Amino acid sequence: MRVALIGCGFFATNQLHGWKGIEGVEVVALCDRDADRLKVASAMFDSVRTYADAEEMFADGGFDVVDIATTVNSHRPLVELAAAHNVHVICQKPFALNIQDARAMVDAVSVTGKTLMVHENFRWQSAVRAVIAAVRSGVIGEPFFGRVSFRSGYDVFSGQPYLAEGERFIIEDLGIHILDIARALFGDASRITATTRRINRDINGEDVATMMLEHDSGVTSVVDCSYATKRSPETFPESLLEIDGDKGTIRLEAGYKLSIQIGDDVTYQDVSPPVLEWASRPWHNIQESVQIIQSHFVDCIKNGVEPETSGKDNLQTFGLVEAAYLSAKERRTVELSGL
Ligand code: NAD
Ligand code: 89V
Repeated sequence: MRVALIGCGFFATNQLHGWKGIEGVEVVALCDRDADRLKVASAMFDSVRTYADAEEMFADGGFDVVDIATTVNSHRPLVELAAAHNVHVICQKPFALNIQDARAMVDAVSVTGKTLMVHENFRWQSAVRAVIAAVRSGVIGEPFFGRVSFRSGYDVFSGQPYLAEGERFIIEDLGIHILDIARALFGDASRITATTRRINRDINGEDVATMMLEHDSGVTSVVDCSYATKRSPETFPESLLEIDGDKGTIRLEAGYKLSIQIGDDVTYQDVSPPVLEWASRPWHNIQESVQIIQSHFVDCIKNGVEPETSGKDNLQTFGLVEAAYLSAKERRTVELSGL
């Protein structure tokens, strides 16, 4: 499978390492408008074609998959360009600027019959995956409550300065992952109520969001995110989970400690992710999930099945993001069907 990647920035290095680690995959082309970034990325490969312009790269062709690793503004035009050239697409989150664009992007690839997946990797973190597997095994019976929590004081702005600039911040950038974990655990949600705050005055968007979701499965979940929270030790970038079922409770606590309590019996498991040879703490759980999600994408294409976080699936997660902003703005519960 020949891969071309567009956007050789902060996060793409992880994606390129991920592709290098998957058997049968070869990165054949790289594109970035920024010559320095393109040079650094191309140094990871013995031989790779490089482009400053995505249209030129598509015109030359010679690849089966395009990995869109640019920031959100360019996602729609690049996905549509990919559709016009009939290749499989993996696109970074946030998928689109708004739900109308997201739907148009899904439609554009769907007519080609190619696969479109959103790089929604948090549900693929191995610790999160261990909890998803435990919930799906039925060990705690029927879940009725969940909390999916990400609270940190980590400086994300030094690596990703654009995060300080947008009118939207934590729900669009980070909450999107945390909402997606809630969906992976409890299924789709049709109603959401949210509040937001901006604590850090040096940024433009909200850095705290508290959301309550009513899932179609009957579960109520609380999804809370903050980049204004002092913690010691700092838990970035861990998602902490708590799920109550009618037979017991599962918790994923700080330090990747998984506990399952049934009656008075509690079992503990260390679900710490490995630090891959190209990875570094504290990003290692995210980096491992990049390798896992990209392997999932390759397997889905090979086997002709829809990826778990396909473009179509991601319309639900993206819908929750849009609905959360609307709820916080209008101070009311929002039905997703009304978007
Ligand atoms: P970045 O700004 O560091 O890198 C983006 C790169 O894309 C830049 O080098 C820029 O020059 C290039 N670019 C933009 N538009 C282009 C175009 N039309 N043609 C060619 N090159 C173009 O951004 P980043 O921090 O690497 O983030 C990229 C995406 O990854 C964002 O959508 C972000 O939300 C996402 N991200 C995801 C995770 C995750 O865990 N899934 C983590 C961090 C970032
Ligand atoms: O995962 C992400 O999308 C990153 C970060 C963890 C910093 O929010 O932008």
